[in-house]
Amino acid sequence: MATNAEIAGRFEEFADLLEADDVEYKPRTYRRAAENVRAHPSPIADYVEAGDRDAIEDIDGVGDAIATKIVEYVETGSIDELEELQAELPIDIADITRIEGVGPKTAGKLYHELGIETLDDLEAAAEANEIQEVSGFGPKTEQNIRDNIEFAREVGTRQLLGEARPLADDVLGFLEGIQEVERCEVAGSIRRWRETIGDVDVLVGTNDNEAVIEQFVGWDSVDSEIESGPAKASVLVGEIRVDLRVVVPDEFGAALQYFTGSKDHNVSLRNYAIDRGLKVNEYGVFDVSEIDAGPDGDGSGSATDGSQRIGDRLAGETEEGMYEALGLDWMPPELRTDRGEIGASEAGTLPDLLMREDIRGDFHSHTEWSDGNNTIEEMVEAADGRGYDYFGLADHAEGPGIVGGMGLSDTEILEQVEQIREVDAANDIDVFAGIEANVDADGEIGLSAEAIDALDVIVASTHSALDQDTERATNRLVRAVENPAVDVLGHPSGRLLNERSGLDFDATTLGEAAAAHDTALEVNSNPRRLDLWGSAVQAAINAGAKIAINTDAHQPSTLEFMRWGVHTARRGWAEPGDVINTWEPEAVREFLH
Ligand code: DGT
Ligand code: CA
Ligand code: CA
Ligand code: ZN
Repeated sequence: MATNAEIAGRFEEFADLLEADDVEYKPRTYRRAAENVRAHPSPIADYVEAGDRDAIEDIDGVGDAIATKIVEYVETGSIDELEELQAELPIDIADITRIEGVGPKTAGKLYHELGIETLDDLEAAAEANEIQEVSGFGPKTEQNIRDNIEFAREVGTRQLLGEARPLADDVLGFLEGIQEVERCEVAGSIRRWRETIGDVDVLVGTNDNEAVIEQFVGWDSVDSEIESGPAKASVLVGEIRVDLRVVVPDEFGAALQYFTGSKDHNVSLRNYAIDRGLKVNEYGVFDVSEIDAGPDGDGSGSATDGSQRIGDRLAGETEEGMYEALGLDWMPPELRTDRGEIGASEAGTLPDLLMREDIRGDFHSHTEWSDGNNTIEEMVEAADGRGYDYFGLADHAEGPGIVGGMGLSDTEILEQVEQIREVDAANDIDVFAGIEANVDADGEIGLSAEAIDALDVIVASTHSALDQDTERATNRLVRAVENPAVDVLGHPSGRLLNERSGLDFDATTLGEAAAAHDTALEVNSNPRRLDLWGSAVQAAINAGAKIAINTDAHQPSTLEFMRWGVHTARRGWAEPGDVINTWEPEAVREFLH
């Protein structure tokens, strides 16, 4: 069944192709629909199945015509009008527009002028210097295309965590219901909460492989089977590949450890074991100290199976046991990236990671005052309903990178602050009056002294000039962080996963400046951003910086994004004290002051 993300993807493609075809107005309608479909909290395909047309049209931005296309897509797997457009403009538009600076209009032009349909075509044309010959293009654009083609290729095949994880949860729910399944867990990058996912790995412990695999490939949600064998099967659910591996319960912990990875973590762990006369693999931890070199050596009374199960087996049933047999504390999967976790485990200095329950508020959300979908009251009530102690509204201020008329002027900011104070007084939850200011190319934010004075929270974000080199970008962000008015640096890199790489900066330098000036660095929880990310969070925290995990919600349902932000911060070794939105309201007020 088509997921919301898939439906949204079709409308984005629609919008891109229409734009490539120089159609006006309609692309915007389709993009808005795509955005709301993507963010919709329940599966829209269910409405189609139930014949609930009203529920479909109730989605913001979805009118009669778009609702009809949604129904057509869910029921038939395609949209006629889109197919016609694709036949007319046979461009791999999603791939090509992933290159920074190449939008749909450019893609359309390159198709008409040079017949470019694919990334390969585009690369060949760039290598042959054909692009700079097209009017409106130059050597600089052509070089930019050359530089970005690899990035565009690489990201094209990975899914967002926010799309893959809900599916993984469904898979687990389904497997748990199978009688023959004794244990099951996700593994791979999804268990490590990596921000993008190649495929979803799941692991089952059972004594009846056949029964489990048969039921798995027969699951309702499976769109097609890729392969299946005695101990594994791979299927497609929508556009996401799910790999199931089946092992005996006695080896479940070893397999879980192995298939969780990362590969780098596993390589370091294996070397750590070898240094201690131990062998670690997907079947267990084995004591091989008594065994001479050679793959057929056999410890007496031990398991043997080719060269893999060799020596005395010390562990394998549980993952905790695996690490324990190596003299190590168990490590949360988010830490398994080979950035010092094995050493910290050995030394007993693993971080006491932040938990979802530690979060007491959010500092960055939007209302209909700028580009959000809801009123101040609705957003505040939703935050209150989650049990938060405090909640910050931070609508867009006008400025570079913000569509004209969408951001608030200084006068409007003062008006909004007044309204926020009223909503604050009417609700138990502490409501912070904030703004999302725009960091210009030099690191300045353009707010009046009066607005700065009236506001509780200033989130400063970059929305333009995202192609600066590392030095300029670092200086710019440091400048913003040093500004005494700025409380939080929003989505520091400005990256959009699978779409644009954003600013490259030195996270340690930025972290030092943030620490010195009491400015928090944001982990933006939107699954398309996850900005900062694990390694940058770790560097910033090591430099003494505080982190704010914000949802950047544009409607109540996306306050749920906090889940992605928390796990991303955990990938950066964040403890509760490092994250200002775990703090008591008084401590937060003091930090913001
Ligand atoms: P992905 O799917 O690209 O997002 O990343 P992973 O980490 O899920 O990678 P995947 O699906 O290829 O394999 C799942 C896990 O299996 C991986 O994290 C570690 C383990 N693994 C796979 N191949 C190897 C290998 O050649 N050596 C080692 N040590 N581990 C491996
Ligand atoms: Ca995987
Ligand atoms: Ca896999
Ligand atoms: Zn925002």
